Amino acid sequence: MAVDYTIRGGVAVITLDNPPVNGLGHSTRLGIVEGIERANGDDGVRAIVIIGAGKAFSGGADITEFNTPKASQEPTLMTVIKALEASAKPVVAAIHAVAMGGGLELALGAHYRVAVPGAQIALPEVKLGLLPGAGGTQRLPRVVGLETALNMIVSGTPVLSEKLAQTALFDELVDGDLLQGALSFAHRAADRGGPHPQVRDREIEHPDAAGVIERARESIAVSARHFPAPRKCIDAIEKGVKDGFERGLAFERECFLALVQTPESRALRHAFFGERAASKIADVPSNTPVRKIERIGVIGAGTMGGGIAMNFLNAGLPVTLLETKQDALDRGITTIRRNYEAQVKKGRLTQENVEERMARIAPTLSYADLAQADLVIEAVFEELGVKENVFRQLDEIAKPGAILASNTSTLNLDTIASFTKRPGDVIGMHFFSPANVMKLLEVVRGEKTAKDVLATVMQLAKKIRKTAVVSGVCDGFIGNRMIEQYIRQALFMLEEGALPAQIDRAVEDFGFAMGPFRMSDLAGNDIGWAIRKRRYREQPELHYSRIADRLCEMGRFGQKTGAGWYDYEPGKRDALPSKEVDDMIVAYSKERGIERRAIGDEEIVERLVLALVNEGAKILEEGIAAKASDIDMVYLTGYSFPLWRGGPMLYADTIGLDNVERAMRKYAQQANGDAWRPAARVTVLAQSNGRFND
Ligand code: T1G
Repeated sequence: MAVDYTIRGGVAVITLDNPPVNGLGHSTRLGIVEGIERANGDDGVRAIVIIGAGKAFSGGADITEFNTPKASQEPTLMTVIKALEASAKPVVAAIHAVAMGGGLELALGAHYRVAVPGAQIALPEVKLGLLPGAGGTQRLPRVVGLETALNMIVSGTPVLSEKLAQTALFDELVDGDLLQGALSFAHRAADRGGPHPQVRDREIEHPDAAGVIERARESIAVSARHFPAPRKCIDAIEKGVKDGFERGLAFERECFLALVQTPESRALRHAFFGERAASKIADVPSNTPVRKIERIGVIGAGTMGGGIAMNFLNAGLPVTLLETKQDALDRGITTIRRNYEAQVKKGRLTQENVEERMARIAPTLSYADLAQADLVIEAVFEELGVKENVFRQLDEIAKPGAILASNTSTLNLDTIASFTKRPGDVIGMHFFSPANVMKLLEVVRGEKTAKDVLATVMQLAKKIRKTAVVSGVCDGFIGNRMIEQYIRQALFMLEEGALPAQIDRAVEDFGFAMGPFRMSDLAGNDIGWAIRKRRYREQPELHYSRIADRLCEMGRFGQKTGAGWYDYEPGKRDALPSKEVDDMIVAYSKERGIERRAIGDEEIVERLVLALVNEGAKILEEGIAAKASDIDMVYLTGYSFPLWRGGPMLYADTIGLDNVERAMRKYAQQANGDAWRPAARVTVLAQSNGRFND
């Protein structure tokens, strides 16, 4: 049973013991109800304390049960909470560390609540595309007040227990041992005698409830555009204010049952578990010993090197930053400082934070200064010869056991590892620009990368607050390999009849932050040009539209040259459709004898997204990515795929693999159809009604 029952001096102690976070799964719910019944039937018991074992009071309902029969199997959380309220003996919830979601709702069903400082108090259901489904929208406003409750429920952001100590949420903040404090409080409550207070009997008082609620609605109008849950949170709170507790509770339940079926909630829950699953590697046990990482070396102080260094400075680690020339080193340091100063202006950092972080940098022009680093990451020019030179020098000076990482985004990591006598210590850490901002880190596992090196880097990624996804070695790893097919389709559609602005707008309406042409103008069209030139040499059988090369031959590299797929006014970043480019595109189609046709937004989105899906399926088949959710995490955290759709592979699951394959076969019959051979896995899943994310 996930609940322990003991009696301490006439007080029944019900301990939630369902690691890792005392999720309120069915067995836990049953254990609580049985404990309450047992205590009320025992004359030797005068009060009840509910407390959590381990690292949480409770992290809420067991999300893994959702959309399964267990979620609604009696006793439901609503039933458990009713049992607490109905107990003749006083029930005291003793909170530490975490009381979230259903965990907080459980505590709100108790007659009294005590807590130690530092506990995270939250109703974060909205982050899972839900709303509190066990009375939270009705009880929380009754103890912390309408405005605080609205903020907590609509944002899902935790508040520390001491910040709520003056509200009716807590009857006492315990100084010292929580259980002792709770037992003492329980006795005092029993001495006072019943009836014991119930949150449901309190009133929600506010002089302008309608105004506060209206302002809450206005505040989420834009951010909640694609997410139904925030609006439902407000609706449920409003219902309780207007029509009272019972009607509010019933309406909350209706909203919960509706939201838990939405694709948006499934996507958000998928992302929640996908983020955590990404750090689990099938053949690397979670207890694999990790190497001590206290000193970092970064080679290259350019845009990437500087951004990479900042991640470690932010995490409190000293960084030796190496460049080949003093002026480049100085420029790199200046850029890091400028980035930090910008955050001071936004109020995100204090000047003191900046000085602390800058003081952790040890600039140098000498490899010898990297000799004591535990991890060295190179972010030098993306050319194999340059990487070879770096790794041969690193092999000479780095101490035994140092991890040698490459930030390469296109080169073969196994080749790089072969430049050293310690390929087991070599790994890829592919950051995304700007490296100090983008959450995604592709961790590239070489053929010889040692398991403890992999485990060490995955743990370090958490410390620098990155979402690390393991990729095998292939051209472009996971993200860039897929985006190349996405761009290939975009270029085909230009020559077939679409224009850049239409394609960008269509896929931005789908939810991408930036369409392929605005993205390319930002990154630099010459980068894609270099990759295509290499591709033409290496894979001449792969046919590409040459339209982007035509653009580059015009010198239109994007924002950095003031013109790319779009025109840009000096000093501005607004992408202005370019008649010169549109004319070039039309002329190109004519030159190639292509009769341009109108291409609808639906086809644009389908071809771009399914190009990602098809390549993702091949990446899974080849074992480059271990699971579909890893691919989804890459696209959610590195390529601005819309969060409410859960990533390209979950999106394919949502529309159905049979529909995916049917669409691919349709495009295979059209111009440029050779790109549309469905991956074997797509066909297998389509035929077996399967899903990528099972
Ligand atoms: N259900 C199931 N598993 C959970 C879980 C949950 N609620 N919360 C965490 N886990 C797993 C997680 O997947 C991971 O598993 C392990 O616990 C450690 O998590 C009716 C309907 C509590 C702050 O949204 O925010 O209640 O990878 O790595 O950093 O109204 O987990 O080890 O196998 O995150 O110490 C509402 C979600 C649910 C809280 C701890 N509750 N959890 O953070 O550990 S809906 C939430 C968190 C609900 C009611 C509604 C965090 C944490 P594994 P972790 P952590």
